[in-house]
Amino acid sequence: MKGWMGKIRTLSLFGFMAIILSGCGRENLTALVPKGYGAEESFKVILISIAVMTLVFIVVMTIYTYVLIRYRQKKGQENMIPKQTEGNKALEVVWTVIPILLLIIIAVPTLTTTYDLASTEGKEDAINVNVTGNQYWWHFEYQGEEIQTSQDMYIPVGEKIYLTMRSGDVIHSFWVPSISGKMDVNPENDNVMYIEAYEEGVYYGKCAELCGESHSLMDFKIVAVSQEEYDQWVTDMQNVDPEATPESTTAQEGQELFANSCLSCHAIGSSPVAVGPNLTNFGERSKIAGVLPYEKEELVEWILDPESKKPGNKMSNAPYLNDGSIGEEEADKIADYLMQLKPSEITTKSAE
Ligand code: HEC
Ligand SMILES: [Cu+2]
Repeated sequence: MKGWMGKIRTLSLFGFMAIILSGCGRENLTALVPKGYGAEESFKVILISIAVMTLVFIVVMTIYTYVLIRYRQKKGQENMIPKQTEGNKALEVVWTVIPILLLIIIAVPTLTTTYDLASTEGKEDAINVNVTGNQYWWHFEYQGEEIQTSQDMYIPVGEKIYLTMRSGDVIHSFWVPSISGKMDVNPENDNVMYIEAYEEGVYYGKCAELCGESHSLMDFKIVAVSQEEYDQWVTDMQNVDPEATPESTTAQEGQELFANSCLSCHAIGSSPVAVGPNLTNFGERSKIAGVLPYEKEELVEWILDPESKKPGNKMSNAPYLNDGSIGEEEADKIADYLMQLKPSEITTKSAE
């Protein structure tokens, strides 16, 4: 009975793993279907390693099975001791040289790829983005463009984008499996990596370094668009008037509440306040705080109790959460305000 239960348990564990692993194929969160240069080069290295390992496995298993059958104890020869051999020079040379060759076959492409992906050739003329990792969200500053944004990084397809990465607190790791390799994001030094997306699309990214309670919720996105769309996005972002008056009255009231309770940590527009994510284009996000469904109800819940959604996040100690100034009604108005923050639609400086 016990063994039977054990088998069921093992099977269900495998089933569970299969479900989790199949999740890796969704939402462009996989290193096995590369859609960008860094991911493609890394994938080639993965394939070489797997090929070598498979070869070793097959050869070893074949010899092992052969020896097991050929030299097994036979009936009537229970006490027979076979001839003992020791120190065969030729054999020892063979099984030392073969692993060395195999390691060289893996090491050469791994090293050349690593150096290639760390190259900074053409960095000056490329789009440069400063990336800051924070518990538990990402900030992106477009050098020379006066654009500050968070959570979603917009890039044009087919272009090398150079990322200069640093952490605002602990060590994080920037990883967009289908586009790029992984890069540590440290508090003390800048790490540089370039990314390039081949196709338009939204590519999911994860923090790949355990960084605290909500590490697993530190998601972000790379939004790869055509060059024209990207240029338009840049113009829209640059033309945002952070103080533009929203159309609806509830959103107008929300704007005022936001200014009183939230602007100390959140910026709208290009000012580099960085306690919390920049919300200039919050109305165009597909997730709230990187992970929650983009729905008004979720947003209201987030405003009223961020701790329940992302334990240990730095908004949980916002003063308004303790002074009773923001109730459900107020949060609802703020949500109306935030969800209409769409640089492609709202009043722009140039239109005034
Ligand atoms: C003490 C600083 C602080 C205050 C005050 C604060 N926030 Fe935040 N906020 C943060 C931080 C930090 C995050 C990032 C949380 C995370 O994802 O780990 C955040 C995240 C958010 C997000 C998700 C952003 C995104 O890009 O998806 C929204 C929306 C938000 N806050 C709204 C508000 C509103 C509305 C108020 C005022 C009622 C407010 N915040 C007040 C620090 C603050
Ligand atoms: Cu992290």
